[in-house]
Amino acid sequence: MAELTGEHARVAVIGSGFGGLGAAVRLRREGITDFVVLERSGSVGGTWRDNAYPGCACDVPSHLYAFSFAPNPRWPRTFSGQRHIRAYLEHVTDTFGLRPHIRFDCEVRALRWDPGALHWEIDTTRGRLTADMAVSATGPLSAPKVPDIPGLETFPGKVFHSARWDHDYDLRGKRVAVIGTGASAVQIVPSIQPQVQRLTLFQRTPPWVLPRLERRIGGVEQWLHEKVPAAGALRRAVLWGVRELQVGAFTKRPRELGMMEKVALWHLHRAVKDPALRTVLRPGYRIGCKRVLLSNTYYPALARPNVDIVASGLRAVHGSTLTAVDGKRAEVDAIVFATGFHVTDTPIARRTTGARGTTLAEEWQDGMAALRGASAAGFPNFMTIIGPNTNLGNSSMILMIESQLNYLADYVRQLDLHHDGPGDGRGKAALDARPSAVRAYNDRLQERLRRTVWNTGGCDSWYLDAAGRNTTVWPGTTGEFRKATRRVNPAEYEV
Ligand code: N01
Repeated sequence: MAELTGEHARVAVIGSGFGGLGAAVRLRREGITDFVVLERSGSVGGTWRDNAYPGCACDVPSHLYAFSFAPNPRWPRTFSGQRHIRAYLEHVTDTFGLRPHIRFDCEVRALRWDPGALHWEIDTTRGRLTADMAVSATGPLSAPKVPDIPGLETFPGKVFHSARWDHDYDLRGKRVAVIGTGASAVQIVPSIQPQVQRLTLFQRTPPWVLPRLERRIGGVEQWLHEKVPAAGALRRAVLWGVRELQVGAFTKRPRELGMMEKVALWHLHRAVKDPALRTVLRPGYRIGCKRVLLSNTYYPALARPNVDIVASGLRAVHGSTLTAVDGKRAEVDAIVFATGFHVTDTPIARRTTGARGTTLAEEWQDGMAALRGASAAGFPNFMTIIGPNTNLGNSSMILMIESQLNYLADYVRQLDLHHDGPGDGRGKAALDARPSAVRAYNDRLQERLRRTVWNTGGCDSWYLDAAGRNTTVWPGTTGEFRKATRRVNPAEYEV
């Protein structure tokens, strides 16, 4: 594989998941052809490439979980499995001719703004390059988080994280511990329960689980989607509208949350007949505070005789014995950590050094903050896709990504990157978010978040950082975000 030897690109995009591929397509549409996509792995797909655990699927409807500019009329089910979403992203890569731009097996080790040259110096595992603009599209769910459990190094069996599933390891007949009960665990547990000899689930906090209204899309419906593009667009619009309405429940309508809780408890009662087990599985916080999970198979799997639930976190490991916080013990052959990701402490933030000589991680010591989810002050010509406060509790992240692509398009127009580049007299050489604009934007968001279920629902979640600040969730509708990111407002930037 050829090394990068000081080449210069107009734009360097980091990552080739939904965000990075979307950015690449958008740059091309803006007339920029001189861009590279730096991908740490050997294939595209981001989190949908890495998360290949048994049962991995999306809980956002298929037709809403695709780019509006690349609809897929052939989704086989109302909710798509990981394999189909990954194949879709491969298809997007080829359809839009992105492959020649992608540098595979090229992990970014450091990214530094050169204030003299007005460009980014990028050090990768395949060599160095420079770029007028850098777009960080590494995503919030890309660095697996494994808790620091005392004695884990003494465990003689197999250990892996849900996002690094070892498909060569045969779980059949094994005693397996699953740590965590988030969206990943809820899909893993019912998928492996029939194979394993014994499954011990370490549940620190029970999740709220709603029925998953999933079915195959076939027959006339499939035909209609293939032959009448408007049918797909209509379905998308309806799905989007329903989700926009749901935002009200999470942000200000406790009555609707109460109704959702009733449905979830009915779902639990229907599947679990043992009252003691039901008590263990009943959440003690408001629905929506953590991500609401959709599953018809999770509760039935937990009611099976080969499953034990330990109702507390994993505290220590000693050889093959796992000890929970409440003192319960389990002997196991394998441990699956379904313990989530480094969301508010991403590796790329530690590797990115801005105009002041400090890293993004240092600047974000008091909490992540970026103008319109994209621009941090002191990091010129730099944009994060799915940056601070752009995550959703209930809808499709692709809608948010596409809004950020509009913002990116206007950003590169302002820089005039498709012409001879910064300094040619027409575009701006560098755009840096004004600290006052970032502060004002963030203060408004935090004020809105104060009253939402994510902040007041009585739970701890990955939406909150270590200090309890909500620096991940967007508190409005996706339509509102679309409006907020339509244009780069020059008054919010220093040139
Ligand atoms: O991770 P999580 P995830 N002992 O951070 C527990 C997306 N996603 O990979 O709740 C015991 O949600 C922790 O416990 P607690 C989606 O956005 C989507 O499951 O902190 N447990 C929690 O239960 C999702 O939100 C889909 O008390 C320990 C779990 O680990 C995001 O990815 C599918 C522990 C971590 O849950 C992340 O989901 C999958 C310990 N010592 C993922 N330490 C779909 O679309 C941590 N935990 C369906």
